[in-house]
Amino acid sequence: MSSFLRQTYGQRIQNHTNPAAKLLLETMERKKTNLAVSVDVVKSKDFLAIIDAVGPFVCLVKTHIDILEDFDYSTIQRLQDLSVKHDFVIFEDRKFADIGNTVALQYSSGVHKIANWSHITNAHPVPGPSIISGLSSVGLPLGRGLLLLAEMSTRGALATGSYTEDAVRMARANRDFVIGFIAQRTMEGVGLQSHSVDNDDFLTLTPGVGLDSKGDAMGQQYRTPRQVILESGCDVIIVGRGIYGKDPSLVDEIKLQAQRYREAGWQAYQERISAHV
Ligand code: 5IU
Repeated sequence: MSSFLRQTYGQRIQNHTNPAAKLLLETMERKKTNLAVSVDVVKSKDFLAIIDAVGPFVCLVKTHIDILEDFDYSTIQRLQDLSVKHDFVIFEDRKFADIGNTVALQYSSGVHKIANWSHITNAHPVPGPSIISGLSSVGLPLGRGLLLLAEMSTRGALATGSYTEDAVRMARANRDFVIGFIAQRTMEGVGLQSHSVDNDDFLTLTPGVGLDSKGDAMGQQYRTPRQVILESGCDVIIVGRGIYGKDPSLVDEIKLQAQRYREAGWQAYQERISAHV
């Protein structure tokens, strides 16, 4: 197994210059968790209650702010208060995909003003490198970080092969702002000659994680934290319905599930860093 994957999250802080990447690794090391919770609910009350319940167990909360039916900017203030209270990073899963000028406006403006509050966001590499320059013109001065979507968890996803390799090359050329990938496996060494050493330590955040289910009726596919962290070399497990799915109002059950996923993710990580080659 390669060098970065054998390092602890704490040791990897020094491999990064971007403040959002450092913050995420520091938070993971401090709280001993590689669990991120994805909160895909449509009522602000449920959204905030779930985040308050899982807060102690997560390094990061992933949002889709545009699905809130009753959105008002005060929800953002509450989200930020919870981020301070529980010490987690915020990741708006916006999946930008337009030309540089448009994504810069979508990132900075509109109703949601994502760059104002989200430490990390993500983008599809499909428009080419200009999407990174557009977003970094807004995000870099604010100390934000970007993840590129190199792969997806859904059945039949088109982000494979040379598309994925090109995404990694785009990231390597923009290391100040691109901190890693949404992918199903580590991108370490991808697109490089087999004997060359990869000097770029990117973070891999991975959705499509579930302990009790293999998928849903809409193409989602789940793997376990062990498969994701230990076998595939990813760094953060992103779990949504596996944690709040039964009933978003059952706070005790949500806490229990968050603890369960946190333990599974951390155990797989500890096995990884102590594994013999
Ligand atoms: N998500 C995926 N797969 C992907 C990408 C994003 O599931 O490849 I890129 C998002 C969608 C949802 C969350 O917000 O991650 C997963 O939620 P569930 O754990 O409830 O399936």
